[in-house]
Amino acid sequence: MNDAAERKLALSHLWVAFMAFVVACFMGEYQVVERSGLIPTLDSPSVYFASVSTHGVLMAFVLTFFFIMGFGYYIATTSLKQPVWNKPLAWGGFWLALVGVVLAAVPLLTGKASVLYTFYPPIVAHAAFYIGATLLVIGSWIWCAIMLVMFIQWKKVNTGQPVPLAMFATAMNAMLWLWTSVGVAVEVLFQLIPLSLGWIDTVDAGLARTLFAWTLHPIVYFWLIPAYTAFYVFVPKQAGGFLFSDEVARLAFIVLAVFALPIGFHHLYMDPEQAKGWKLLHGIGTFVVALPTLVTGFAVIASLEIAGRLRGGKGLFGWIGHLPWTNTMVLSVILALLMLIFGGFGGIVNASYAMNAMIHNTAWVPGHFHLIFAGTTVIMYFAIAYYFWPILVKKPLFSNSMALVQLWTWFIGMSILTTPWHVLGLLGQPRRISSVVYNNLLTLAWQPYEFMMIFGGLILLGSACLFIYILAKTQLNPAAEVFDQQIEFAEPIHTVESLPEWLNDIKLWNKVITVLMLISFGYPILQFFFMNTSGSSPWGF
Ligand code: HAS
Ligand code: CU
Repeated sequence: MNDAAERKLALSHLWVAFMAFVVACFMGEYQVVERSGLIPTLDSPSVYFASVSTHGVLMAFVLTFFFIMGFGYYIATTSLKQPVWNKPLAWGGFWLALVGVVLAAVPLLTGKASVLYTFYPPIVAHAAFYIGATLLVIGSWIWCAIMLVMFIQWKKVNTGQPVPLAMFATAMNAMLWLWTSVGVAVEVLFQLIPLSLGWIDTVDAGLARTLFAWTLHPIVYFWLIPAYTAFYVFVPKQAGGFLFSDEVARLAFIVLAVFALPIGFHHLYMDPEQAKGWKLLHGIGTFVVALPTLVTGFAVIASLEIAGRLRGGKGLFGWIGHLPWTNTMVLSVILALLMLIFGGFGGIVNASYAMNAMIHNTAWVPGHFHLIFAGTTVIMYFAIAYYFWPILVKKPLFSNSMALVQLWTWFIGMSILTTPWHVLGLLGQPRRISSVVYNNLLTLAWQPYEFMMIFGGLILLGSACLFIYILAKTQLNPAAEVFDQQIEFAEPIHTVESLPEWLNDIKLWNKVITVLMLISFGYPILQFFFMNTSGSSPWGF
């Protein structure tokens, strides 16, 4: 199949994602330095909050959205073996999203949208920020529509046949994102844009936080699903073995998507606007959504074990040494799983209602999400990039050994950055502060950890630059011979001939989500319309 147009579409998305990523890495390093107080001339809360807001938006919304879209388009075309449906529309979505990013960047960089990456009024940004974010989201909805159309069309033509696992996961993610974005979309359209334009004078912060909680948990699984897709559909083959089970993988994606949604109140445990019964309900759901990750850990390690044994590994752990550690995908998955142990452990602490009081709004929380998102998830984005780039640009990877160095340094840097962050949280350091220099005994204890974080950040910055360098060199290498390989998807040990419809379609799960969302968010949202709340005046720029 001549997929030049699809390759260009995927590459354009991936480049936007990774350029946003590297810019955000520079900001991250500035932030750890500024906060530590090491260079007093850098001390500026207004620059700090403009930077941390831009860093958060670039990482959480630009890197992820563009990566997921580019990845999805190429997964759809290669796994279904058909061109991307309606490419002009796909390009329209790309440009709309990009215009949105540029529009939002103006107030962000000029300090008029220093509201961080979370949408929590009464703190309010310039309207251009919300309008830009809206365009970005509409761009992503176009991607969702294209993924779902391709999924449905393929199923119509191939009646009764199992949808390729990679596409099943991608369609699930598209459905998940459509559901996920409803909360923040309602908040932005009916509360934040009117507020920022001065059409309304006050805002109900409790309702806004509830709507944002609708989005805040599932969005992290929207970011995560491409990483898990690579775990299941690329890793086993790259390691030289087979996927432990195709059906288990589907089940994991289903539970992940369905239970990611009705549980957002674990971000509101310490908030007053919801009663404790609702928080408990969401808390129980949070433990359910950890299960597919445990299942994924098991299935991926089992797949690696199969590969290690096929490569001659013996004994209980001998297979680990026989894995191809110099394969970028295999090394990434090992490092990703190692970071997942501690990142996930932190998540379980957060989710435990009583323990949440100990860490909520402390430095522990950015420690948790940098480890599990910037660590586990983003290292798999790197792995996918290293795998895709030679195929997308038809030139071999510039240097495999440099790529291995880049992956190791990312892992080491992220461990050095996030361990002190967790400790600082336990020492009582709040999150979202621009300075830690208060010169009392409590904050003096924070200082060594701050310096360690600067060091970790530097390693990460070097690693990020190396990553971009390798991708650019691969693409721009004039002397490279033609690289003519295709994407290879892993085979399961037992080939799947047929599947029950609930493992092969998303319709049923859409209905289940509707019911779960009505139960878990229906009354908690409705109650605000029965209450006589005066609302808060905006605080902004
Ligand atoms: Fe989280 C806050 C709970 C996963 C991202 N999380 C956040 C925020 C972000 C985020 C961005 O309940 C901050 C939001 C904000 O700004 O306010 N999180 C969880 C739980 C999980 C979890 C229970 N989070 C994620 C993932 C993210 C992410 C994934 C991004 C991609 N999180 C919370 C809670 C809060 C929170 C509360 C609110 C905190 C507060 O108070 O503000 C779970 O899904 C985690 C499950 C994972 C495990 C780990 C299993 C380990 C495995 C590895 C095995 C490997 C081995 C090694 C044995 C239970 C599978 C093998 C080695 C070889 C060599 C082969
Ligand atoms: Cu969450």
